[in-house]
Amino acid sequence: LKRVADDVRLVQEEKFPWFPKKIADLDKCNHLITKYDPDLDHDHPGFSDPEYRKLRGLITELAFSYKHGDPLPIVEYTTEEVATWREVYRSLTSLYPSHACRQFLDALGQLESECLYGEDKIPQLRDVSAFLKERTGFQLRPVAGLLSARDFLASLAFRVFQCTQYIRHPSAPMHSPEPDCCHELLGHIPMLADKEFAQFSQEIGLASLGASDEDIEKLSTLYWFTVEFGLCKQNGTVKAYGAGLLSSYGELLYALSNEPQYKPFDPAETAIQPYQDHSYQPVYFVSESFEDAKRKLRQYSSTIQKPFSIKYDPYTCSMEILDEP
Ligand code: NLE
Ligand code: FE2
Repeated sequence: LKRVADDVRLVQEEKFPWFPKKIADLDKCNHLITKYDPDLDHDHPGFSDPEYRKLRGLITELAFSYKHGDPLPIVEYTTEEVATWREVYRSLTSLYPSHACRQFLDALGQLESECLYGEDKIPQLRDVSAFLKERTGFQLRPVAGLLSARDFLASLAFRVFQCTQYIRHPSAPMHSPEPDCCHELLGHIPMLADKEFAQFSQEIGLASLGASDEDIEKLSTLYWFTVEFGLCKQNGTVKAYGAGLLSSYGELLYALSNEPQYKPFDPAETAIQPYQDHSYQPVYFVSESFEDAKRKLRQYSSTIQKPFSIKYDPYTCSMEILDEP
């Protein structure tokens, strides 16, 4: 028989799930999801390519041993890897002027003029992280693969973006179901250089801290249909701002064709839209503007029940917990 006192303590201890309070706590947010792993998944294009798996394994090791504060690892990519990057870079940059949103094009222009981006070399996370830090305070940390939604979202609250460093298999350059450096560098980085978007991303992260599993599921769905697959209106036309679109030639074309269904971005509805991640999305959500998306997200976040509120202190890179029970 359990004693009443124990039960009371248990309830208090489990009022909300653990979350990182300071930026170095992100070292504990490393729960990977083993999905699309070339060592385990027979359908992965790299499964029967031992050379690919070997190179990728080395990069995975770098991420596993990384601790907050370490310099970001430098990867020496092979000629074949650079050739994959070149192919992805060339095909996507031909679509961006007509398909990508203004904020993305501005940042990509800056990255190119600072010689951080170009088709001949795969940018290093270390240089790109410094670029972002100057613009929006976002910084990168290497990750070995897909993280749990809770861990991934938590890092956004600290303006830390978890980046894979390996590259997709050369046999499938136009779409990858899993993140890789093409996805991070071409999809996410330019958007994270935009102030408004950076704030939007951080706010999803803040909303996730200490949230229930059910709310994490909703927030990661929101993240999916905005940060990964979002569309927005600009000068009367629809443009892409989602990273999963901006890093996939195939899906970027598809998303802005007249095939998929569009719905207006409405957090309460978007958060419960079922989705899959192995192929193109059947439905995309269109925001009026980032300003509008942020306002709606804030309104939605305020409906998430939590026994405390939280404020990020950028001077100490830590969370201030207010009205804890
Ligand atoms: N489908 C994207 C691409 O091909 O780059 C990656 C999406 C990762 C969530
Ligand atoms: Fe992503």
